[in-house]
Amino acid sequence: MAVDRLSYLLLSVIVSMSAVCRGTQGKTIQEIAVSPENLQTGLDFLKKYKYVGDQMDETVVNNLIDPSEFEAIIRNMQLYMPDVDPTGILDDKTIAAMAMPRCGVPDPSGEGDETIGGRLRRFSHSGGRWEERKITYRVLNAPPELNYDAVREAIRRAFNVWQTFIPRDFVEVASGQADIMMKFGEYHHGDPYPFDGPSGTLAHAFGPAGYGDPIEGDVHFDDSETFSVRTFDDINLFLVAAHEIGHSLGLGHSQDSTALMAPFYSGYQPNFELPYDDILGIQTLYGSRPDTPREKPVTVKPVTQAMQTTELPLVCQMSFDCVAYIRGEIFAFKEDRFWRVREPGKSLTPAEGYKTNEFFKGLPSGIQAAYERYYDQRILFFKGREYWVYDGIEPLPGYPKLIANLSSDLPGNLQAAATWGEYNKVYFFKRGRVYRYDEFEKKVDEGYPYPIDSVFPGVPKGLDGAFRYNDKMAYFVKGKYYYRYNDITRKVDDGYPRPFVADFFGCNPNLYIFNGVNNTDYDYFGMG
Ligand SMILES: [Ca+2]
Ligand SMILES: [Ca+2]
Ligand SMILES: [Zn+2]
Ligand SMILES: [Zn+2]
Repeated sequence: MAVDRLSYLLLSVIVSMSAVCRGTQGKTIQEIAVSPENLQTGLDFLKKYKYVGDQMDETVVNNLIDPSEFEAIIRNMQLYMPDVDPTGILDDKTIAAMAMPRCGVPDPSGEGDETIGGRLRRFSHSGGRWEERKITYRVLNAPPELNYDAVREAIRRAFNVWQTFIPRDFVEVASGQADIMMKFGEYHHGDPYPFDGPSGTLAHAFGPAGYGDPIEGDVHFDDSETFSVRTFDDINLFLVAAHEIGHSLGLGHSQDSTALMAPFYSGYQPNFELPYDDILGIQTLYGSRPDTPREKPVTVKPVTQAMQTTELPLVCQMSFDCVAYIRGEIFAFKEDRFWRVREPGKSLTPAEGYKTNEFFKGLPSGIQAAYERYYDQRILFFKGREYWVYDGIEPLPGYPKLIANLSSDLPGNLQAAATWGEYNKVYFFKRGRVYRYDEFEKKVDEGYPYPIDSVFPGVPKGLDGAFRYNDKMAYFVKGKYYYRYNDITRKVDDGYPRPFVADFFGCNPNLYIFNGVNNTDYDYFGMG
């Protein structure tokens, strides 16, 4: 159902976009398709893996008003293919890649243009996750080429790949209904997605969509394939199972061709280790497993000596260098790391954070301010006298530039930046002052800087972060606290400031206050 809706949406986008893009210069369908044979093969593949709806045939394609939309779909598909450049052309190399054995789950995740356009990340989520700590699985049968216990052993190892990194325990059951039912079948095998015979699709799986359908989580292997264990021959069952279990847990396909969740089969690896992209993907969904070391152990300096002995997650004790609202998530930066929160109280970032420059290549430590520019969704980062611009995680060339290039009236060492989203003004904060910058005029507005309190009554000086959230309220972060400011009443709401990490990262506020905050801190913020 969801997949059909996705296909429909994709087709609608093609049709409606083409109407407004009339007359743009670009390649013709003939140039994109290279040959009628390539177009036929390409369309079959695009339909099979749900890049386009089933209605999309040669006639529809040949009548597209703007062929560049078709080109964009091909380019997106090529991003999932190993060693294929995203040319947007159905060249022979792309056609050859389509014949590689792969997973049957469609590639576009439906997560929105966050993954399809300016890729913020390469892993993706299909929606939903398992809430219970214990997740059961059952292996219903074995293919003729392997004995049942060899299959069970390979599948156990495949579950362990994920169990190492997340706070979930996978338990095999021998009878009855399990959360994850696993079976081998060929062609029509009891669901609406028949397998395709030898080669092509190797397996598929159903994500934890949360509708209570028993098929959720289930894994099916194409019995037309020849599976193997611990050998380079045939199709390695362990690797295919580990990939499919990723889907069972809620991961979609990754555009990182080295990831386990890349859609194409990559061959037997004797000493398999879960790649970093997959670790990020699964821990974003489930958090990390506290009792097991991570593959890449990381250490963060404690914020103060006094807090070193507490047992609170480090993130619960932190203040940040910069807090910003980017692509629908709150990003909090501290030294060389950052944490993400999509929904207050539900941080999906591991306690130790992500390394900033592993996501945003080339970005230095100690970012002081950041915001998402409303008209092109580019992300601007500020530090010292310089700023950097990113399209998703991709740095734009030519940066850093001097902040003075934006306007000679803007100072360096900015403390916070925020944009009010619907129009072209950015507020920059430094100590007791606020500068309002006009993105179109490229200058600081007349009369600015003003004292913060005259523009945002009740908001303190010396901010660390500022952002406008999706509730249309402005949030100002200072040290361990934040202030919620109401644009309409023009005042800080009653009950603020509140502890930022406790509210946004879901740490227990009682523990937090007991361990981290004393009356002196409150005095400092004027709370008496
Ligand atoms: Ca097959
Ligand atoms: Ca199930
Ligand atoms: Zn897959
Ligand atoms: Zn199936």
